[in-house]
Amino acid sequence: MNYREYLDISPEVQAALDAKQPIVALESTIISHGMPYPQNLEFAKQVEDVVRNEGAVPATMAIIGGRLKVGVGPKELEALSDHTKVEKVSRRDIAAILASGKTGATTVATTMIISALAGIRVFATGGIGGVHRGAPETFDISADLQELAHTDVAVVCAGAKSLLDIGLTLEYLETMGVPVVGMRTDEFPAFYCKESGFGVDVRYDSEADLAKMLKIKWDLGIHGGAIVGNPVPDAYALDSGEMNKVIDDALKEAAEKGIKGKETTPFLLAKIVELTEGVSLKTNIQLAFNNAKVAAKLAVELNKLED
Ligand code: PSU
Ligand code: MN
Repeated sequence: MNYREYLDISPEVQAALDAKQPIVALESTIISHGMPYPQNLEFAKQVEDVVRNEGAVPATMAIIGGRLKVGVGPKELEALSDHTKVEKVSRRDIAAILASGKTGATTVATTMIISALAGIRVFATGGIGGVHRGAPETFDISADLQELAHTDVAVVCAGAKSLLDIGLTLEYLETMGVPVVGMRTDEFPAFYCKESGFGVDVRYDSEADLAKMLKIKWDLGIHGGAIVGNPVPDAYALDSGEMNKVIDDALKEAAEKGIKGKETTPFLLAKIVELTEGVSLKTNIQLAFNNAKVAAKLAVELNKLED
């Protein structure tokens, strides 16, 4: 059986593919397990409009009833917004979820895989998974990083949260040959905060220049993705001293409760929302909109180069 037999492409996305229009992939774990209801549902709808307003077509990826969905409708978004009914699906889980006919939200890794199957090269999210603090003991390294090493999709994100070990995450990406780009910044952003204390490999001040680099990489058959670190807009950036305190408290509670494996990231995100009384959620939503905007511009520029 051909892999296409497992894919359901929405009419909007199929029309865009046929007309060779720019498309931006969006993930669903950020909806199901990254934000609370009902803000997650509102976000999921609005982020698609951000992409459309920049002249690209959004393709929210998910697994519904054992089918890979490239682009989902309002009813499916509604289903994805209830985390109790939705599995978190990373690379290792995909085949089992399809075989069982279940519904799942796609992580960065899984969204990249589906994007590549559908021929989509640009993807916007909030933050990526990475090397967790304490990874030298726990071995907790997100499958997102391996995926970036192999799958040809550029991931526009606001960097990595400092609940991860940002330094080790960047070392891992270097080992795996993944370019780390700064979008209008020399510093790799730290999700809620603009500064991480770590630099990027290369800075671009326009999406057109970034598109040129990506085209060369992929033309040469240098497989794998790229991280595009796009800092949170000033108006929503949080203070890194304060956020680090919050994150330390969240990490302590996770350790006390024995939270492990795939539960770790959702637990920490929810805890941070609670500890900041929702301020972190507002920032999370706005930085993700900002990433969708840059991703759409990048998709438009890449599209021009392919003509
Ligand atoms: N970071 C966020 N929000 C998210 C995630 C990361 O700010 O929702 C999700 C993404 O889907 C990412 C996943 O791929 O968490 C990483 O999970 P893990 O650390 O278990 O690999
Ligand atoms: Mn993990």
